[in-house]
Amino acid sequence: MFIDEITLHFKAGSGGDGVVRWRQEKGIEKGGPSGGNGGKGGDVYALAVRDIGILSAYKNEKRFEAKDGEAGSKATRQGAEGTDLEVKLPVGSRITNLETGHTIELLKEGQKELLLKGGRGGLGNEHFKGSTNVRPQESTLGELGEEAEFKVELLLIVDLGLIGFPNAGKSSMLNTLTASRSKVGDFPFTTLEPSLGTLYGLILADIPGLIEGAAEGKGLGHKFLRHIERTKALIHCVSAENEDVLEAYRVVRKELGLYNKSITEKPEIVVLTKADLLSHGEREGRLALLKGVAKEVYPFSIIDDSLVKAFAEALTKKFE
Ligand SMILES: Nc1nc2c(ncn2[C@@H]2O[C@H](COP(=O)(O)OP(=O)(O)OP(=O)(O)O)[C@@H](O)[C@H]2O)c(=O)[nH]1
Ligand SMILES: [Mg+2]
Repeated sequence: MFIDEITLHFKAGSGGDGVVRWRQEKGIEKGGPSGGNGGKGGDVYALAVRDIGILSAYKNEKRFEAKDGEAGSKATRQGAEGTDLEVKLPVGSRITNLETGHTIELLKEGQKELLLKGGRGGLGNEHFKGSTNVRPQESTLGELGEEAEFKVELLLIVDLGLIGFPNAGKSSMLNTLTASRSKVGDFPFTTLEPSLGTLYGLILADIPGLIEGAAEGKGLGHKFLRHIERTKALIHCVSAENEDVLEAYRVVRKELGLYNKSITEKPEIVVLTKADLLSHGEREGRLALLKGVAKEVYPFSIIDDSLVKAFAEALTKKFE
């Protein structure tokens, strides 16, 4: 199953304790103080990897800890530092520390971000040595490592997002334009999770269909729209089967706006899909209506090679 949202628990390593030790010198039972400091605990980092499926690896194991620092030892030896923990998360992750509300975004492969700090090591008795305190008995404990729950949301990095009613032909378009094999069906809500395809380096995403009331959870709701929050533009598919193409167009625009107004400000290309189902006259009539509300309107049909070619060319020219 594709997972695009998960809550994980991380803990940084605690610092090792400082210790009380004495130098061993010939003839003297207890030499001077020689207890070492504890080592620092390991930090927790997020590391961005190019693998959109990696969150599913954390489905069963949700707690991760960096290593604790080691205690100091005799002869003023500092304890070893705890090893850091690097949690691999997909490029496109939005990571929220649920204790502090602080959010970090992973936008580039290899990006590494500190999430939690390891505790400092405690101090050994050697540290407390002074002219008035030649035999210090004190040492301090290592600090606890930071610990928190994190929400990780994956926002796919997509150039063009396909939106529209269920059954509008979005997946068919993705499959026709790219080598993707998104599931196609003659019923609504065939697509349950986003699929991606590439067209000459442009990443296209097919997402589930939207219906009136999606903002209130109707159909599959509208949470998956997060995947098109960062797209350059939208491809809005309006099926030729709609008697009233303007109404179909407006309902989807309204649901987009209810999700996030900034999405509705993205450039939009409107496509009259399944154009093969219409006579020439009907097609021109519906295209003209759509041109009244959108700047760019194209007819499309998966069985009409010239329309497929013209549309693919228009996209690559516009966004390359
Ligand atoms: N005649 C014709 N049928 C098409 C065309 N494109 C898609 N279809 C059919 O329309 C139906 C729906 O296609 P999908 O690609 O699954 O539609 P979708 O928008 O992805 O649907 P959801 O995933 O359910 O939102 C399928 O039966 C397709 O075969 C087209 O250009 N012409
Ligand atoms: Mg689909």
